[in-house]
Amino acid sequence: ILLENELRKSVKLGYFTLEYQPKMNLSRRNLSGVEALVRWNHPDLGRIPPDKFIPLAEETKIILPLGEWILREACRQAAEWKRQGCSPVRIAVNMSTVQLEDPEIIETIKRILFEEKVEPELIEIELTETSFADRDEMRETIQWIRDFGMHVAIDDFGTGYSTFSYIKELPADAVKIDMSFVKDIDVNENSRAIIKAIVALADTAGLNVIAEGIETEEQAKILHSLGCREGQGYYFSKPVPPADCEFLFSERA
Ligand code: G
Ligand code: G
Ligand code: MN
Ligand code: NA
Repeated sequence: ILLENELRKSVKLGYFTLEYQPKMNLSRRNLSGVEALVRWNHPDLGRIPPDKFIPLAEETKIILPLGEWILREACRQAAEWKRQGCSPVRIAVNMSTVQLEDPEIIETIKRILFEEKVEPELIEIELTETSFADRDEMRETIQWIRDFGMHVAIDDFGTGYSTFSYIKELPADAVKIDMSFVKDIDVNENSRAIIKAIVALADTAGLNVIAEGIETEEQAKILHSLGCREGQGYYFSKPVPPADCEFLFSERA
């Protein structure tokens, strides 16, 4: 109850920031995009990790105003980077199923992108498999997001309920392989086999594949050899404040 009140107050008072984690092209080893991750910096309680407050924000629907702030802030940053002359990279924004179910969501997205003057092509929305599985209305909203011009990625892929035959029908542009499959890729043949299968399927369906949680050069090499074109993880960079990843834009070329 207490934390809920603090959360509500913090959205009003603006005690949140976004950090950005680079996504790298695994063959050229340059920046291919960034993922925005929200941070709660409470003046008294300190920094509270998202695992602690995102579920609470979802239960209480505080994720609706918070999610609006997150998308707006990511768009503001995209515009800012463009103004600075950085070569444009797509910013991925996580969106909860609760947001996707909001009847206002389409109007909200349109309004934010219009007001912040950001082309939809510059934003990728990351959704978990449950968003695709749950209901027809949500699938229609996902389709609208893509028709609008934004990209859609399926986050934490492999941990949900999707059957393999099902992903070819998903209205998405990319799948993000969950880090649990990447963690033991150098010692576990099964993990390698699963990743290989996901890559093959994604290729057939025309989806891009991003591996998450890469922590070593060895993992990056194996993933690349398995056909995975993009990766993200502490090996390249942890999530950092916007100023700390700007140098990567100039290295793009
Ligand atoms: O860095 P990390 O601790 O940022 O994030 C932990 C989890 O919190 C992520 O797996 C993700 O599911 C969730 N998360 C982080 N940032 C956001 C965000 O901006 N929106 C939503 N809906 N979830 C987020
Ligand atoms: O669920 P989602 O994929 O949106 O959130 C990504 C989460 O994974 C964030 O909490 C982020 O900080 C974390 N993360 C990113 N890279 C790594 C990594 O290389 N290793 C580990 N253990 N966590 C990572
Ligand atoms: Mn994500
Ligand atoms: Na993930």
